[in-house]
Amino acid sequence: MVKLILVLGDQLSPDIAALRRADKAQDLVVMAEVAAEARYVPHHPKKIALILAAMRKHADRLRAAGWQVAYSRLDDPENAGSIPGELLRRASETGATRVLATRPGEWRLIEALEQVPLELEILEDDRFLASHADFDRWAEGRKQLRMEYFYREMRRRTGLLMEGDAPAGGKWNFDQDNRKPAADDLFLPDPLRFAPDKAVEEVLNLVEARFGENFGALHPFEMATDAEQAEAVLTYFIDTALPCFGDYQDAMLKGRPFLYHSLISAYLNIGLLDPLETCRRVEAAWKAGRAPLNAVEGFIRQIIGWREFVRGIYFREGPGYLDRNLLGHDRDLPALYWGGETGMACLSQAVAQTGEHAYAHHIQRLMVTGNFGLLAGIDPKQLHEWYLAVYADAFEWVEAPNTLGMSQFADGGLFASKPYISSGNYIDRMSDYCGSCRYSVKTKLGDGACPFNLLYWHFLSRHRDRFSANPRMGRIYATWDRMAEDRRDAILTQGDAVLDRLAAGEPV
Ligand code: FAD
Ligand code: DLZ
Ligand code: SF4
Repeated sequence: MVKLILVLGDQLSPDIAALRRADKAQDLVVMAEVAAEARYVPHHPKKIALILAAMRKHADRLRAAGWQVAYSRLDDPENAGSIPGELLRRASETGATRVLATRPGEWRLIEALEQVPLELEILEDDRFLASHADFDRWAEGRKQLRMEYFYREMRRRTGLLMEGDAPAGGKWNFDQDNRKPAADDLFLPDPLRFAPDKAVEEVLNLVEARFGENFGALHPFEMATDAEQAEAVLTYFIDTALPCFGDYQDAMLKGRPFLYHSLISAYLNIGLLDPLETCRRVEAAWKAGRAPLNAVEGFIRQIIGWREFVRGIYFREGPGYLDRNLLGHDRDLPALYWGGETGMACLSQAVAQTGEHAYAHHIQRLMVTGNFGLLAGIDPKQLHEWYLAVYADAFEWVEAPNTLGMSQFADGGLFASKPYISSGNYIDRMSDYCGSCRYSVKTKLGDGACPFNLLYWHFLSRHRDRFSANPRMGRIYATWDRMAEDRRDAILTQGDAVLDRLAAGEPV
């Protein structure tokens, strides 16, 4: 009897688990472009275009490899509009009663699939190095979940950068050598661009018509949309940017959104690149003397460490994770996140680049938009929905722990020992943003004071009960306590005024 083999838009790996268990001669692969997936948050048009174009090309590949594929286009008049609806439609067309799926990356869709009145088997998504059981075994009984220790396990398990039982170069982590601020006369590689072919053009027209009003620019669309192109992006990164990746990982430069980053997260997350293979290629570049160890270790840590670790957290914590709000933050997301006016050059740069490219690098997400959201007390769920919508690489399994856990401390520090907050100083040190800002980063109080400077102390003061006993924050509170009382009062009053302006919808 025919089985339906569900392949979702972020499951475009040729040997995804459900396909490995299917029978080419008899089973039917179901792929569906559906309104429900395009609309559950207002995705950036580039993200929708990437997924639909890559889905169409993947379906062609599967057919060429001998699979029967029932592919529904978004504008197909019979389209049921949701993944469960499309499964039911294909079941009634074929008489199939069984569905084989690979576990989706969002609880929302797992729960929806479980409601479908068909016999459903969900297989583990084994494109990841650590299964849910592996992660739970590692996490069980630990007082604190720290990525660094999980990462060492992954190094041992994969053998990446290992010399016998010891880490290559004698250290697990070379971050001490990383994180230099960028100089603006650096040579920076331009990203690799792909002109849209006919299939991509067709998708762009559809996305323009249906989602042209969403935040973000659809054109120019120059992303990779198949595995060969994604592979070319990785090769280009290794050849041109990897050697400097570690040094400038945290740097930010006006008008240079990509610096030495790899730009592969969206391709990894939808299945156009394989994470372990990617790491092996990067390791090979080090072995061939083409990139230094600090860069290569830093890069591999992001993939076998952070990427696997946050996925473990998402599935371990369950669907309720999205509602965590331990700091009780409840302010609405200000319009500036959607491109509204702001005089803050750092936020304006990060949001504008996000609109243009559906991309911002880690430090822009963490220390600019994330840091501001946290200091200003924005509702973490609204921030979560924003991050999920605006980045091409955003799927809940990776986005939610990064936003709610790492960036917003909404889970109470499940895996971060203290909140990622900073005043304007950090942004000034790591970027060239402050020079062209309406505010002065050196001004802590009074006219033109950088809002990060005011809100930094505002945050610490309003959460004193929670954080003053944190051993990593004691010195900060000691500095606050040494300030004259009238200065402290003035900082809090001016911080309140910034928050009031945000709440009133006035530009900050
Ligand atoms: P590089 O800087 O070149 O890093 C290499 C790879 O490492 C990335 O492609 C990515 O696969 C992996 N990686 C790096 N950091 C992380 C991390 N913290 N968690 C998981 N993987 C990581 N990443 C996503 O893939 N999707 C998201 O939705 C997402 N949301 C985020 C939200 C917030 C608030 C923050 C602070 C970070 C988020 N990240 C997310 C992590 C990180 O910012 C992106 O993976 C990275 O910026 C992607 O750009 P890149 O491919 O050039 O990465
Ligand atoms: C994000 C997305 C979008 C925009 N559209 C589709 C789609 O039309 N069909 C599909 O199968 N998947 C799409 N996706 C990806 C899914 O939302 C993703 O598989 C789930 O969020 C689970 O990670
Ligand atoms: Fe951002 Fe403050 Fe610097 Fe302006 S002065 S760019 S607001 S950190």
